[in-house]
Parts: sequence; C-alpha cells; structure tokens
Amino acid sequence: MNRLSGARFFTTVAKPSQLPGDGLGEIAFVGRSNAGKSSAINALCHQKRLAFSSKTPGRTQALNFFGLGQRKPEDAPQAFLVDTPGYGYAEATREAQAEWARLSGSYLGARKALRGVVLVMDIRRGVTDKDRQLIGFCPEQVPILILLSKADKLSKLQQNRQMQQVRQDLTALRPAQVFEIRLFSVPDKQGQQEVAEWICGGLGL
Ligand SMILES: Nc1nc2c(ncn2[C@@H]2O[C@H](COP(=O)(O)OP(=O)(O)OP(=O)(O)O)[C@@H](O)[C@H]2O)c(=O)[nH]1
Ligand SMILES: [Mg+2]
Repeated sequence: MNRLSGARFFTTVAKPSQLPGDGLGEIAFVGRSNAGKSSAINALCHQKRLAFSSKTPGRTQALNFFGLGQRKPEDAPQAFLVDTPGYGYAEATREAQAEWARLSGSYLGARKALRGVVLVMDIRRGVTDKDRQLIGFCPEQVPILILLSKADKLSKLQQNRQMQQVRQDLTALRPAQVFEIRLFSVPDKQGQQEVAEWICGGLGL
C-alpha cells in the first residue's frame, strides 16, 4: 500500500475545453504508444485495470484523469495522475498525429497544475524523435522523470548502458533541464517505490 493506491477514475478529456479546474496539482504520464504508461500507472497504484492497458497501440486516445488522496470522509481528489495518448505508432494517420500534437502540446505547454511529467520509454528503444518533440512541449521548469520501462527485457549490463545513453541524449537536447532517470519493470516491481515517491513528493501527498 502507498499513497497512490486509492487512485480512482475522475474524468476523460478529449479537448482542452474539457479540462478540470487547475486548482490541484497533477503529474502526467506521456510517451510512445505501447511504452507502458497505463501499465505503470496501474502498478504504481496497485490496481489491475485503473488505466486501460492493451496490446493494441493507440488505445488511450484522450487524457484520462485519476483522482488521488483519501476517499474518506469525502471522495474529492487532492491531486491527479493523468494518462495521455501514446504517440509514434506506425499506422497513425496524419490527422491523428496532428490531433495528438494539438491536445498534448496545448495541455503540457499551458497547464498551470502540472507539477511533473513522467516520460515513459521502452528501455530497448531509447529516445526517439517523437520523445524529443514531446519534451519540447514541456516548460523547462517542469521536472521530468524518465521511466525506462520493461527493464525486465534486458540484462543488468544492458540496462545500465541504455540508461547512460538516454542520459547523454537528453543532456544534449536540453542542458538546463534536470532529468531523473529510473529503471522500471512491472513484473519485477523494479523502480516502483522510487517512482511513487517522486510522484508523491511532486504532488505534496
Ligand atoms: N515485459 C514487460 N511488459 C510490459 C511492461 N509494462 C508494460 N508492458 C506491456 O506493454 C504493452 C503496452 O502497455 P501499455 O501500458 O498498454 O502501454 P501504453 O504506453 O499505455 O500504450 P498506449 O495507451 O497505446 O499509448 C502491454 O502488452 C503491457 O503488458 C513491463 O514492465 N515489462
Ligand atoms: Mg495506455
């Protein structure tokens, strides 16, 4: 159990006008389609089907808000986790890509409530051009945690090599930004405690 395990669905946002008020803090999970965003949210919240995880790329098409904090005496959330649509899958039409950039760009670039971004990357892929574009949407003062997912697919040696490579790529991209990088695996429960602490720290939970 941790402070994220009471997470519950709050709302789905398909366009910026549907965003909830920005009086609470929130942390957004972003990354390529199939990188493991929804699975990471479920694992961190100790739930099986809070965020919808699937083998079909592009399933999460809108921003999904999950409320955090005690459910009792009232259910009102104290903060949010936000699952965002994945990008970069091969079959995406031009319109779908433009729509992704419009929604994600306007949300990440202008959201006052944003306390941090968890950028989920399949550890085997490293930093892609779409990840670079995504980082470009984020204001420099918003802390970014790079979650290197599916670490169970690589050996310890390969994990550390990939982590170094990602660190180099990101420092070259944005020297002024502080990036935290964490190895993560759902089946091995790797990194879950540290990532949960980073989120709770950012949200003041
Ligand atoms: N081996 C392994 N597989 C994982 C891990 N995390 C996620 N997966 C698998 O990766 C696939 C995609 O996971 P999702 O969590 O749905 O990915 P997503 O980033 O939310 O994808 P979209 O919603 O399409 O953007 C699923 O088949 C998961 O079971 C992990 O740590 N290890
Ligand atoms: Mg998803």
